[in-house]
Parts: sequence; structure tokens; C-alpha cells
Amino acid sequence: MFSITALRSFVALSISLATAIRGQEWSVYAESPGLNAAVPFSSSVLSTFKEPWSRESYGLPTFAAAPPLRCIGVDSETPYDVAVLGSPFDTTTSYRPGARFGPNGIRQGSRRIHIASVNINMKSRIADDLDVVDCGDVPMVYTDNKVALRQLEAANKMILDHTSLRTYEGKSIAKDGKFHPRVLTLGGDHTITWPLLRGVSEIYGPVSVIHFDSHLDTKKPGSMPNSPWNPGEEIPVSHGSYFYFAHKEGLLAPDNKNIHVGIRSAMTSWGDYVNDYEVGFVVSHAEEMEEIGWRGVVKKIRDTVGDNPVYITLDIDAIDPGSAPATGTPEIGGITTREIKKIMQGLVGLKVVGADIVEVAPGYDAQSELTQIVAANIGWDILALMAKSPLVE
Ligand SMILES: [Mn+2]
Repeated sequence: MFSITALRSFVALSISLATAIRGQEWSVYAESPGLNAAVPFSSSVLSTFKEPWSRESYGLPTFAAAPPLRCIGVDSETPYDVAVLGSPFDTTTSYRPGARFGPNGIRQGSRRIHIASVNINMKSRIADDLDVVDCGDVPMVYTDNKVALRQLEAANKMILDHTSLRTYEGKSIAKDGKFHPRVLTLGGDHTITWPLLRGVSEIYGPVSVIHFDSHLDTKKPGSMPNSPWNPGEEIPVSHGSYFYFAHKEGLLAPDNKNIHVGIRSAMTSWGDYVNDYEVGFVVSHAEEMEEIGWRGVVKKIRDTVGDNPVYITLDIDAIDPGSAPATGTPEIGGITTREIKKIMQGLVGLKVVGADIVEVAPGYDAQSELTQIVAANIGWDILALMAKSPLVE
């Protein structure tokens, strides 16, 4: 039988434990006369908003509980180290659309991870090393791709042009010698990487791209034999050709110091590989996960990018559709979630100047939110990579 006294002591113990665990934030609750739901939103609590949202809160779904910030609006002078930026855009897809809801979906999938939790795999607690904020989504029009991509480019540039909250011993790798915030963009279809690369290359010069994908995405515009098109009309950028344009602009590191990881899709022709090499990549096929293992793949990546500034772009279709079905162009035989975590671990120390996770189309996800959870956890590992590698020479 459960006595009232025993129940009282159990409650008292629970409260003191909770107070000890949750610290100051909980004490605001405890001192309130009764439960006051307004307390977490009061100015006294919000004034400490540099701290992540509490673990217990399932309120506003920011990425990994990073505090929300109007980075491009009224809070544009508030300094931080990493901006999470949503890019709701999917009108250059070749097959199933829906990635415009990716930013929202990845945030939703991130509710159980936290920038203040210890990432055991990466041996990092992100919040110790970086002030991460969630800037929300860039307003992007759905009626004109060129305008939409310019809107993203402008927003990204406004963030990058700031100096970061933290500075470090040693010389910054940025061309101006200053320390700038880094951006983790949540896409969006893969074309968004083009304007994002314009942003980082302006700050750091051409970057080595580590591109996780099942497709090359370097297609030469014009080679669209299976697509209806009027002869003579300009063929615009798509999520299969943006790297071609980025290469033409000199945004990619020269001498084939860029790498695809996870490639396994059908090609239009063997010539796709010739074109891909000219664009500046080397290829690691998905089957290499079996042939040389994640250690071999990590070595190949590190040998390729060397000491260059690195931009990581991860198409969720790099991951096997068994673990990440909610994407526009799924391909079987992909990377497992365990392999991608080992690869991320193997990239510690690289100078990651920016990153994106793209092609998450939540409308095709399972009720379990599986793809969104996978994408969110990879984003958490990428933030840990940034936390472990200050951008110093
Ligand atoms: Mn892609």
C-alpha cells in the first residue's frame, strides 16, 4: 500500500532532483506560486536566451533546440557562431517535389537532439564551443527560381558578412583575416547549394566540396534528352546541374579536390563521368562502403580535400532509402546511418566553413518521421565537426 507520507517524500525528492538537474530555469518555476505557464516566456527568462531552450520543451521546433533569432531582421546585430538557416525551395527538382517542407521537417526530426547534449560519437558538446542560433526560413518566392535563389544568396551573404561571437588564437582562414559565422542550411532541393557556395567562396576563396549524394549533380546544361524542351531556349539550372554552374564561376577548389560520396544512380551516358571530372570531382561510389569500408572512404575524402576550406553538402538520398525514404529521387544500395556517423567522425579536424542538408521531402516520410530524424542527426554531427574545428590556419 502506498501511504500519503511516502508519496509526499517521493514528490519532494523528485522536485529536488529536478531542481538539481535543470538548474536555474527550474528554480524560476519552483519559486512561482503554483504553475505559471507564462514563466518560460517572461522577459527575465528570455534575457538569458543565449542558452538553448530547455530539454523539456517541445515548443517552437528550432533545430536541436537552438535559440531562435531574427538574423536578417531586428536581431541582425546579435553575434553568434553558427546560423541554422531554412531554405524552403523545390521548384528545380527533376522527379518528386516536396523538399520545400524540408527545413520544417528536419527541425521536427531534431526535437530529441540538443546542442547542449553530449554527442558521444563525435566527443563534443556543441554548446560549449559554439553559439548556435536558428534563423528560421529565408523567404523564397515559388514563382521564379532565379529570384528565389537570389533571395537565398542575399540572406546567406548577410549572415556571412558578420563577425562571429567567438574569436580564436591564430590567423583566420578567411580572406579578410576575420572570424565569420558559419551557416548550416536546411534545404530545399539541391540547387540551393549553388548560391550558398557563392557565399562561402567570397569569404574563403574556392572551397573543396564533400558531396554526399547518390547522383553526380554535375550535369552539363543541354544534355536533357528525356526532358521536353523547346529548341534554342535557355536550359536553366536544376538540382542535377548546379555544380556545373558553380564550377564555371570558379567556386569549387581547382585540381579535382572535390569529392562525391555515395554515387550509385543510373547515368545518361558514360560521358557523364568525363564531364564530372572536368567539373572538378573525384568519385567514391556507394559500393566502396563494402569494398574499402568507411575507413577507406574517409581516407579517400581526406586525401582529396587536403588542408583546403571544406564545404559539406549532404543530399539525404545518399543514405539508403530503407533509412531515408522521404526524398525526391531515392536510389537503392545507399549508405547506412551507422556508416555516415563513422564517416563524420573521420572528418574531425577538417576546416568546415559551411554545410547543407538537402532533398528531405517530408510528405513521403513514414509516420515515424524516420527520414527527418536521420537528417537532423546528421546535422547534429556536422555542427559537432564545426565545434571541433576553429577556422584557423
Ligand atoms: Mn543531389
